[in-house]
This record gives sequence, structure tokens and C-alpha cells, in this order.
Amino acid sequence: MNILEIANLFLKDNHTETVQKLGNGHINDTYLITSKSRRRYVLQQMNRRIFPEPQKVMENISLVTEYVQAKLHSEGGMKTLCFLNYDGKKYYTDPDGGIWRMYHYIEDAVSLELISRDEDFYWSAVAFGGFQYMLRDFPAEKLYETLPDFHNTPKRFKDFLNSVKADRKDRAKTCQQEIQFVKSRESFYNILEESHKAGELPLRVTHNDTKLNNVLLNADTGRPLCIIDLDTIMPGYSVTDFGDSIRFGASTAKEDEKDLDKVHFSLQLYKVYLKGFMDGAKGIFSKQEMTLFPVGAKMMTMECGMRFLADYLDGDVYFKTQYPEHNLVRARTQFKLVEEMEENWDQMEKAIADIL
Ligand code: ADP
Ligand code: GN1
Ligand code: MG
Repeated sequence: MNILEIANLFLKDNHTETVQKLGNGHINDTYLITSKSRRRYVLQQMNRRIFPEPQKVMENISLVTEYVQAKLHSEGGMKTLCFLNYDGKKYYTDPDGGIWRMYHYIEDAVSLELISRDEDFYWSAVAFGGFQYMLRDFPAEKLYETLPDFHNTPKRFKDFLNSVKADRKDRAKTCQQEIQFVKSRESFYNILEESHKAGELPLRVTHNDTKLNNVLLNADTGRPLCIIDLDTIMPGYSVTDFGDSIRFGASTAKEDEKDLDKVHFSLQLYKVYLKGFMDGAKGIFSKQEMTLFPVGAKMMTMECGMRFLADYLDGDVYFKTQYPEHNLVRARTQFKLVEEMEENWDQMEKAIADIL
């Protein structure tokens, strides 16, 4: 079946007019569909290798979007993704087992890859902080853990060491310095898991993939319109949602910038995001959680860097890549950001102390 035929299953009466590729996600295949009546939709094929149980992912998304939808009516002007049904379900399984879903395209919105105006980062932070706020009473036990250990950094580190050892593509010789960078920080990786065990870091319902291009901003006003990419909603830590946004957005360059001289951690953007995240979350975080925000930022950057490097060693089987060193280039930007976070550590902590 081709994409047009699949889109028509959701739209019925052969209503699809055009199909275009959409966005820069690393995981799913995403298309913009225009119907004959000029309505626009997103058709997405889920990545089956990453999501072995897509039905459970879709159940999580349904539960959360329905819950959030009800709250949005009373609490704010944002939208939530609205899925179309096919045969009574929010997805279609093709004859090869591929899972497809279709939802409304959010018009007049932008999805940014890099911050050029502080206020865009502020509003993205308000959106993600608000997401935590809206889900503060959501019964987490109703959610499946669809990607176990997704932000369990010690586990990610073990997986990384296995990739180094296996060295399937004989690439380890091209990235010895980067491998050492990851190994030399081993004692850092347990901090969040240990804080959780000590009762200092609660499990909440979190988004878990809070990068800038996963929030749509109003193209005219810059205000947040919709949080997207809901596949990873699971129980998690507030500090990792905070940290993943910093990893991607508080950088002066794109995630895959080859020229490391252009890649810097921006303390200014970190502070902007912190303010927005706190404003959005309306005081739900404990002092202990907030104290761990800098750790969350460095942890997510380190974790993502080791995931990119492991995928480079494995032969680019997880993240989409455009050229053979793409994952290595991405890992290098993450490590550059980590170095600069370490240099700015006192200031990062002070920014938290100032608001406590
Ligand atoms: P992935 O898991 O591959 O990152 P996403 O769900 O994030 O997939 O979609 C990829 C990109 O498509 C997004 O970053 C965004 O730019 C665009 N996009 C997705 N959904 C919408 C939507 N409803 N309206 C507008 N743009 C969208
Ligand atoms: C992936 O799907 P996307 O592109 O928004 C990944 C995140 C990484 C991110 C790095 C399910 O996010 O965990 O942080 O790439 N998503 C999944 O850019 O693994
Ligand atoms: Mg995405």
C-alpha cells in the first residue's frame, strides 16, 4: 500500500490530494497530508523497531490526551493532538505490521530547531512546565512503561559499554577520545537514580522528549500552541524533562553542527528556560527537585551524547541519519555542551538558589 492509500483509509472517499514529508524527527516517518477540501493532517508511521508494542503507546497517548483535553478547556488556550479513527481505533495496522496514525495538523505554528529569540525558549518552557502541572494528579499507574529504562542513565551507560565492546562496525578506533569522555564521568550517572531511591526525587508523569521541535509555537504571537511527539509519555522525573529541553535548546548551535567552535552552552538561555518552566509548573516542584535541575541538564546531555555515540558504534540502527558520521557529529555537540555546563556549574546552581 502506498502512503496515499493509507491516508485515504482515515479520510475516506479518496479524499487525499497531496502528500509531503514533514519535520526533522529522528524516529518516526511523518507526512503532511492535504485533503481535497484543503484540510491538513499529519500521517505518521511509527517506528516498529523502537516501539515493539505500539498499541500500548497509543493507549498511553489516548489516556493522556483525553485527560489533558478536558483540563485545557478550563486551564489554558493550548491544543492537544486530535487523532482520527480508523475502524474504531486511533491507528491502522498495514499488511506488513506497520502502524499508522493520523491527526490534525496544527496550522499557523512553527517547530524550531534552534533558538534565535529568548522569548521562544521562554514560551516553550511554559508549555513543558504547564504539561507537568496539568498531569500532576494523573494516575501514573494507568500508563504502560512502553520504553523501559528510557532515562535510566546508568543502564544507558551499560548499553554504551556493550556497544564499545562489540564494536560491530569497527568504528571505535575513530572515536577513542569521545569514548573516554563518557567513561571518565561514570560516577555522575547514578545521581538521579540514587536521589529517587532516597525519596528526594518523585516519579511524575513526564513527556520524556522535551526538545524544542516537540512543541509548536504560534507563528504570529510566539505563544505555545501544542505539545507534540507524545510517544514517550511515561512515569519519569521532572528534572529530566527540564534537562532535555536545556540539552537541545540552551545551545548556540543545532544538535548536529559540525563546527564545534559554534557550539556553546548558553547560561542565559538556561535561565530563560528555568523561569518559563517554573512559571508553567506553578509551584508543584519541591526544593529537592529544583536543586537537581542542573544535574538533570547535564545528565540528559551526557545520556543523549552516549546514545548517539553508541548508535554510531552499532551502525546507525536507532536514530535516523543522513551520512555515516552523523551520530558521531551529534555526540560531539553533546559533549561540548557538557564541558561548558561543567565550566558554568556554579552559575547553574546559583540560578536555582536565587529562586529558592
Ligand atoms: P519524531 O518522533 O520522529 O520526532 P514527531 O511527532 O516529533 O516525530 O514529528 C516530527 C516533526 O513533524 C515535528 O518535530 C514537527 O516539526 C512536525 N509535526 C508533527 N506533528 C505536527 C502537527 N500536528 N502540526 C504541525 N507540525 C507537526
Ligand atoms: C529522539 O523523536 P525525536 O526526534 O523527537 C529520541 C529522543 C532523543 C532525541 C535526540 C523515542 O527524539 O529520546 O533525545 O531524538 N526519541 C526516542 O534529538 O528515542
Ligand atoms: Mg519529535
